[in-house]
Amino acid sequence: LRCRTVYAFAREMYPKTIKHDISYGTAGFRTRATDLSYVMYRMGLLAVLRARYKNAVIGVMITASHNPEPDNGVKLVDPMGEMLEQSWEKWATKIANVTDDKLENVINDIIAEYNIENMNDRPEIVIGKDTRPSSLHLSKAVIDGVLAMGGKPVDYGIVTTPQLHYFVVCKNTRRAYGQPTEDGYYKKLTNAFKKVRGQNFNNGNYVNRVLYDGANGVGAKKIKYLKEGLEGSLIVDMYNDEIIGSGKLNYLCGADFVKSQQKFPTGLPQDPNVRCCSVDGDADRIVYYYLDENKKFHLMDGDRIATLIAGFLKEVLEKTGISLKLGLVQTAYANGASTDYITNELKVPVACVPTGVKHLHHKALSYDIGVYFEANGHGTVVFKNSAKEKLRTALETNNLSDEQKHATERLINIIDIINETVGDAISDMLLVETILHYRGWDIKDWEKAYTDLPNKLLKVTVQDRTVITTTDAERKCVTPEGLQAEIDAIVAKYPKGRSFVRPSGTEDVVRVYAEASTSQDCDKLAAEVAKKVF
Ligand code: 16G
Ligand code: ZN
Repeated sequence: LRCRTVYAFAREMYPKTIKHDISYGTAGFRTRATDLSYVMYRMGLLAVLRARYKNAVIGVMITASHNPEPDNGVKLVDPMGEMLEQSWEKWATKIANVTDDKLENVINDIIAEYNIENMNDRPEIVIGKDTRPSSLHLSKAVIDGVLAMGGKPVDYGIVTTPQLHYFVVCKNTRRAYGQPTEDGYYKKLTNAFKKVRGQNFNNGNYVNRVLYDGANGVGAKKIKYLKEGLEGSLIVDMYNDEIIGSGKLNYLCGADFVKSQQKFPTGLPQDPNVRCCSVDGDADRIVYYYLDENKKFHLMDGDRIATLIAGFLKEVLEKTGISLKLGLVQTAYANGASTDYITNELKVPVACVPTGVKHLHHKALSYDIGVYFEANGHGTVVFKNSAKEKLRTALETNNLSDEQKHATERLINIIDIINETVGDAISDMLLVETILHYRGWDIKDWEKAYTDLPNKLLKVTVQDRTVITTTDAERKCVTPEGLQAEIDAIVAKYPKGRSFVRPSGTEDVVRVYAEASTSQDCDKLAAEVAKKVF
């Protein structure tokens, strides 16, 4: 009977209206919201199958992150907060593209392939959505899919992407990670933050006030609750908080605008040397920046946040006297100056992996303490369970010196400021603020660590971007034959030159990245390489 409901619903309520295929990419499915109803319904079905297979709670997040307001998208969240396992991406793509009359076949194929026998289980599917006007009816489609397949939808309404990851992990760890409620999330973060900050809200050059650009999205809506919990320990002045239906989501503001345009967003007061930050449309990315006395814009992107965090963790870790392996993960987009600084000054091991959170997160898990960040501001820190245990045991055995004890306590509290399940703008902001406060730094002090090399990102539209394939964490192309040799020859002409090309995973374009010692050289280098791709 249930199966009949699945297919009747599919045909009558959520017929497949779009002929062209879509594919489950690095950010799940993402396209115009009007094309997504049947995809959402089908993702509801798939989430239940995945949950039965894993015997765990699975998450579904409805968002198109930094894309314009008329777009939307969906991604599945695996039991420990990871992105959907890669081997299931092809099933997501299949189930989304099959015609209504063949939907049953794909579902049966999945059941057979994974030997799913517990088809009567009613697993919980945790559902969240961003503030886009289309998200409401799209989440209803997901819920209908979950119900039709016999799952139990748990609708969290409007939440940030990282909040949804957090809920999934809380539920799957039987609350060991925290309470699976919004309130539980804010309490965990703010209690830890206040504990580390102590009674002195300011320190040295550090002032406890930050201007916050909410990108007119969920990050604006949620900061209001966080502020209550902070109780004045940090003053978050919010801007760009016109939320639902204003049409202004991510428009001339937000982390993606600031990072890709390298510009101050609209909507914030242009006071000199004031610390500002911007989050994106689902609040999983953050960048910091300021305008100087001459209104020159200075950006502190994901690379700089990563180095701030890694340098701090290294220092505190040394003070604990406990031996744990700290590592940092970047992508090819990381500014060469940041990589040099981490390697030569901080002396923390750095790994480079292909673009996309799943690759960074996975690699970070190979360290006891793994810091990962994309230059665009998406990142977090992950701690191995064994590392957390080692810290707690050391504290309990009580043979630490006072300094070691304070450092260990600090580190343990800091773990609770961090959302380890995925990059989280709100949690990252609290972590950055904690470190700046600890160091007594204003934003200019922070910037002094190293100087970014001028860099440029271009988009090139080609007939078929899949002809470009890459290796070495996307830093070298394999095909078309000869292209890499040409790029090498161009790069060699520029001091500190570096350039690579890769097909985008989210748009039908090829991306060209270049950096060099001067911005004139950088522009020339990018243009020359782009010409070879075209
Ligand atoms: C997706 C990725 C993001 C990456 C971006 C690159 C996730 C959750 N998101 O948005 O990490 O930076 O794609 O896009 O993995 P591109 O392939 O178009 O350059
Ligand atoms: Zn995002």
